[in-house]
Amino acid sequence: MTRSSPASDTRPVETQTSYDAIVVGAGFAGLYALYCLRRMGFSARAFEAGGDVGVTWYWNRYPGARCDVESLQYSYSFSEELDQEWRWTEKYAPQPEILAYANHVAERFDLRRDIRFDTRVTAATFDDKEATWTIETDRGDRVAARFCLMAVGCLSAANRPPFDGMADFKGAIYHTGEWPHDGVDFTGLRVGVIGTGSSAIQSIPIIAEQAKTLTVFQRTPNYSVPAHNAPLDPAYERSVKADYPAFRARARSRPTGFYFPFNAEPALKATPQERQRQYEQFWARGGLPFLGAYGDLLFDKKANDTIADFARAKIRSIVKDPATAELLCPDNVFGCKRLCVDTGYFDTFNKPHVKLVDVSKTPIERFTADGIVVAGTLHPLDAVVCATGFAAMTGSFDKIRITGRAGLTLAEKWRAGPRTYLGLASAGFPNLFMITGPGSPSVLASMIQSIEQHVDWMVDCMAHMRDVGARTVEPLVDDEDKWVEHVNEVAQVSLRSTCSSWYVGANVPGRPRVFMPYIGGFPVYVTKCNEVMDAGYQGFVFDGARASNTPPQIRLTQRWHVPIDSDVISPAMLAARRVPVV
Ligand code: N01
Repeated sequence: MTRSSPASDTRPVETQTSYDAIVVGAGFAGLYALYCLRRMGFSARAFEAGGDVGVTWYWNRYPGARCDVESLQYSYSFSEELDQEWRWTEKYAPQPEILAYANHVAERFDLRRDIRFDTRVTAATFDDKEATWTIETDRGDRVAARFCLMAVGCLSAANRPPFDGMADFKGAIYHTGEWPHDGVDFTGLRVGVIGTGSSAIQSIPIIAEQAKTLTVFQRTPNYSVPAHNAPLDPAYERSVKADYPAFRARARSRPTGFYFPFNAEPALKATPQERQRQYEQFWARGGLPFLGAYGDLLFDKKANDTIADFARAKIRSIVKDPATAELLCPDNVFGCKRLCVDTGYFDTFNKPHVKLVDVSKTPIERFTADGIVVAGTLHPLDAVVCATGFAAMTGSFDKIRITGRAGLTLAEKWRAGPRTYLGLASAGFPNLFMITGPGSPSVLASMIQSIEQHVDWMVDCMAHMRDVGARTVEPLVDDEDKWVEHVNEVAQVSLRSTCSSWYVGANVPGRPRVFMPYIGGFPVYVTKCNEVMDAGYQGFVFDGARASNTPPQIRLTQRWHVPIDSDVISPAMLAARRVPVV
């Protein structure tokens, strides 16, 4: 694979160096971590496997890749100047523009000088006696640090199912999450796409425009809502920028950390005619906010049936061939798997050169030199796109040998599912912080907001440790156990826990089935983090701290003290743990 590596690293390996903190990864999480560490006077080095900054947006260059959170919200909020100066061109930003934004941030805040590119961290080992981490890389670096900040991403470890005969295939095989940097020209080719998740649903309409034929191998159909993407409305941009901090604060008070019109009323209270009108209105607005049509859609199966019926009717109205339309209609809970957002996805199946192959009952048998075999039939292909997703949430941790106290590895500790306190840290792994780790809202909230809140919290914690002379911090096992229990309990209340999605690790054979992100609502979670900090880091234990009654200073975290939006999250919802997270 060709990498564009403008920042390619030619420096010699480091073997004798020590830092206050090592940051693993230079995506939005790693960049912001570096910025805050520096701002608070900590020395830091980041290691990044890719050739430049951006991670998700560096690797996922497949045709049609874009973010389905509004560009004015899918961006950092820490700098008013940055907010004002950056201009997004579309309602939903395309991958090249998001990558350009990451590059702009790296340059504007002079972050690159502390990042080593093309360097993968292979091991992180805690030394009990010295209370330091030793970080090793695939280039031979071996550095020490008091803290290790894992900015490894939630959807960064590609899932590549090992189909029989793949090595025999004469054509090229691509993964959407590791797309060639020079792009791919499918003109005149017979192309196969495996998978029908977000990446496939974004790329299929564009690949179909180029390819001679397109064959889509579908294991599970997905619900998808039209994006209605458009150039960014200058009047809307002006209105947001007129008071960006207030707009950000409003977003933070919402269940997903981003703002959109939300109707908290239950679906079943409305008449069928009212519901139809409401769904049509939200469909016309499009995107993930479609799930905001009613407040109980992810808690009440009967309510969910009404939106699922509506979405299936839409598919049947678009796709002309009835058999194909039926195959494309999901029969599971609407929004149980991550909702997809598309531009012309279902309509693509009306094109004569596009074919849908059901692999739900008869899986892909094997690849041959000439294509893919399903149920004894060869589908001749020149190129295959694996849009087969990621080992979500824990996959990137699994790639690094992380060894904590007494030789315990994180992989061993997490064998039956990840265990963290607030998704920030794990007992037995002192001074190791996770940015958007399992057990935090992460993928169920606007990612960049989640990242900023986590980094602000952990860097404040590090500064507090400096204030009181503490050597290490880690969660108490009891508090971690209670948090894990709470994360599971909240998940059980949501219909989201009822299907085989990557949220529960079900997309990769052999992974434990546990609902990994925290689904209790972003502002609910943030309030808990604030309370923990205000109470002197309740649930964490500090080693070596001077006895002190000084309450922790709230520095970076101040901006996260925002009230919960009671119009959307009522006290009754909170008590019943039914916070509507779309
Ligand atoms: O991956 P996925 P993705 N044989 O796991 C199928 C974010 N994202 O890369 O459903 C046949 O959703 C699998 O089938 P099944 C977003 O959070 C965001 O598309 O497991 N098929 C599924 O259809 C998203 O949810 C954006 O039965 C196999 C597909 O491959 C997440 O990333 C854009 C198979 C994988 O779908 C992941 O999305 C893109 C096999 N052996 C992604 N193995 C935006 O913001 C897997 N599949 C717009």
